[in-house]
Amino acid sequence: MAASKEITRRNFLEMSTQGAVGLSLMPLIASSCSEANASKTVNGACCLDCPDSCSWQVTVANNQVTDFKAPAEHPFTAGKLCDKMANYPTDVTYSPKRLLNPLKRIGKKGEGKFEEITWEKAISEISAQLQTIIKEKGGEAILPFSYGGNEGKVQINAGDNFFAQIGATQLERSICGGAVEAGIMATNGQTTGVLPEDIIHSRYIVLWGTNPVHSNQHLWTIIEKVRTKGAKLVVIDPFQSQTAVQADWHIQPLPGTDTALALGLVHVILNEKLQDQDYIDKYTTGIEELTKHVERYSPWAVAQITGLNETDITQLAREYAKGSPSLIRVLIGLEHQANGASAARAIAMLPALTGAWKQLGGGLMNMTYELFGDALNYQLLDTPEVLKNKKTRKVNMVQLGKALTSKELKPAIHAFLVFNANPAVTMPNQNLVVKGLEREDLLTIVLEHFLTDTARYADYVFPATTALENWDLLTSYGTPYLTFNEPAIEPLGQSKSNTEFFRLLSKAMGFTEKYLYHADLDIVKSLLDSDKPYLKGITFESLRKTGWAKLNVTEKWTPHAEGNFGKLGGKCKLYDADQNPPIADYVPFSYSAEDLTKYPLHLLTVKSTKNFLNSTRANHEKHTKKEGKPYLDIHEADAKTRNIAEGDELKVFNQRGEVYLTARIKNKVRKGVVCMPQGFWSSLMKGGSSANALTHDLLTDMGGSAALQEARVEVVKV
Ligand SMILES: Nc1nc2c(c(=O)[nH]1)N[C@H]1C(S)=C(S)[C@@H](COP(=O)(O)OP(=O)(O)OC[C@H]3O[C@@H](n4cnc5c(=O)[nH]c(N)nc54)[C@H](O)[C@@H]3O)O[C@H]1N2
Ligand SMILES: Nc1nc2c(c(=O)[nH]1)N[C@H]1C(S)=C(S)[C@@H](COP(=O)(O)OP(=O)(O)OC[C@H]3O[C@@H](n4cnc5c(=O)[nH]c(N)nc54)[C@H](O)[C@@H]3O)O[C@H]1N2
Ligand code: SF4
Ligand SMILES: [Mo]
Repeated sequence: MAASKEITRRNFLEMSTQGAVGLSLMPLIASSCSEANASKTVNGACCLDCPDSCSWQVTVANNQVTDFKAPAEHPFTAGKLCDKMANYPTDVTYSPKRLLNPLKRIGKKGEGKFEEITWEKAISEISAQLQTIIKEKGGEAILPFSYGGNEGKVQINAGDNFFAQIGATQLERSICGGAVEAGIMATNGQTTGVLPEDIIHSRYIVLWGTNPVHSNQHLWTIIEKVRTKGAKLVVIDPFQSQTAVQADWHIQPLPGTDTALALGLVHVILNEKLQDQDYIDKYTTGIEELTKHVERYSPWAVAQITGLNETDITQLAREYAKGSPSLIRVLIGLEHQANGASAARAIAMLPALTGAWKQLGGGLMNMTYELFGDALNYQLLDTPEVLKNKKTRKVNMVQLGKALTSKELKPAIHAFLVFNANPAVTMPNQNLVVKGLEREDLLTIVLEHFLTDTARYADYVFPATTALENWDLLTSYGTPYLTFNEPAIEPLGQSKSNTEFFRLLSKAMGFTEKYLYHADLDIVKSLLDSDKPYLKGITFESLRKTGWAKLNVTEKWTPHAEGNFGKLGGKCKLYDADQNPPIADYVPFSYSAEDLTKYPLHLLTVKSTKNFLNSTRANHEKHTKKEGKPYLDIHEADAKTRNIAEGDELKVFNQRGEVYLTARIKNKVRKGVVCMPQGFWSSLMKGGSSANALTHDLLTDMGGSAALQEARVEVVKV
């Protein structure tokens, strides 16, 4: 398992409507497909960074998509893709805005002026430039940047071997999941807990810092079903998300105070003897230290920190402990605070204290990617032995702006190669990222479907294939289902897959090593060529036929009913002297004097957008129209003191940047807190900046994720 590419969420990434959606697609691009006249239906998979991992079927005639639908039989997809993907062929593959030719910059950086260039010429030019950089500055002067734009195992890992070969700087891809994973691992030794379909057995459900109505829509369908059977739904979120609106009880703490709240619940549970002592004795370590530790987290003390009522804290602890079974769901939203890992670490203790793990549907639900690490054969994706010894430096993606503008980094970054990501919108401290991208001495190469805010700064842009045009295999971080992606049509225009780009570049640079040239289909076949128990009965042929398959996990999945924490069958660690710190503790972020005096409001920048996934789709008029204006949610008291009325145009600013938004005074946030959506493209916003212009590159307490929600701002009417 240690050698597996799927041991962490980071590695997971590295490696890691309307029922049948009838489409009338105009014939757009002539094809050279050898099977041009044949009609066929193939299985495909949604490759977006979404826990649902849906499956689809595409019918094609004359190399044109004629039908695109979600299979009703897939238990999770259940015949329905979300609005972001329901019209994927028209919205992306056949979009008139799609990039279909390689481009070379002719304007100023960021201006978005390009001319077409052939693949041959463009590859030859970048190959020569990269070789010069390697010779003069060293391989570490090259920084790869990729994330979850395409989560297919083949397309997400494109370039890994190439970058290892040239000794490039390594990118620490930890902005999504790094902290929550580190926290849960510290307590449970694994992140896989309750499986999503088993939520149907839960009777008390706590969604802690997650918004499934938008972010995990197929899980939400199951939650709705359980509620009709009498389950109670509690949402803990400083913002009144669309999920919070629908909850039985919305608990609204101050941002970043979840560790204190969780330790307060522990305090009440132990104080009122609501624990399952037998479970604690058998399967946990450190109860004495924990009991002492939480003495200071009385409901009164926790109320001062979180802004909640003492009675609510006590009631939540009692209801949770008595829920039978009780389930806590955390995903990613919870981690983006300075204390993010500790919050997850403390929350993970709760089901062990109450023995919730003993029942089906009881415990903690987080991610499922570890299951796939134990299922697939990563032989072709693992870094080859000969490259493993190259110890190159790492740059955390969260601190991209710093890395691109640093005077201290030796060598400085001279080439930046981006795919599957739009960092000019999605990474914190946007203006510093842009400052880096503006550097005339930085060679920027972007592989994309669209001319994103990042691609606008590129020297070369290469057109990438869409999921309808390449082979892939999809694992999942939210379900135990594997999904298969077969190309439905020949690549449109001059588009090529990420992997093909790196094969061409390797060739142009004169490399002959086999591991740089694995074919996409061979990688898919090899991944499925595994005799591990979870993959029993699933083969390349069977999966190609069915499109999806559930891993062979036991039917009654209660992973910690009898302890069994971590790979070695260990105990749940309530306290662990071998870790630093040994126990989860609430440590508030200390803001600078400037932050506290000039910027009195706490800013949340959340993925509350139903119609975008991060910045994906935020350039499509259809989706931006449905999403509506980007609002700043502000409490009526804060609005009043600033003479702000509903619908006013606002400037939200701090020392890092400014963003223009419309005021919404619906009391979706507490006094002192404001909230704006993340995902809107800066280039399409008034003032040319979006949410991340206000965030900074602070890392979480463990796991190297971003404390995106630790930001302060002031707001004025404009
Ligand atoms: N429609 C849509 N779906 C998506 C995405 C998208 O952008 N749009 N993004 C995808 C991705 S990449 C991911 S990682 C997942 C994320 O899915 P989720 O984990 O559900 O994450 P977020 O939407 O980031 O945040 C969820 C909630 O956390 C709350 N939150 C913020 N700070 C705190 C805090 O201090 N404490 C608590 N308790 N809550 C807090 C926010 O207000 C927000 O409502 O969703 C995926 N699905
Ligand atoms: N303020 C704030 N910032 C955040 C967050 C937050 O909650 N608040 N959330 C963070 C989280 S959880 C995440 S996961 C990150 C996400 O950050 P990113 O991974 O940058 O996410 P996207 O904006 O979806 O960009 C993905 C890009 O990949 C492209 N793409 C899709 N498929 C392919 C392909 O096959 N090949 C190529 N070459 N390109 C492709 C898409 O067109 C899209 O432009 O953002 C983070 N940033
Ligand atoms: S984005 Fe999520 S919900 Fe939408 S189709 Fe893809 S996997 Fe399903
Ligand atoms: Mo994410």
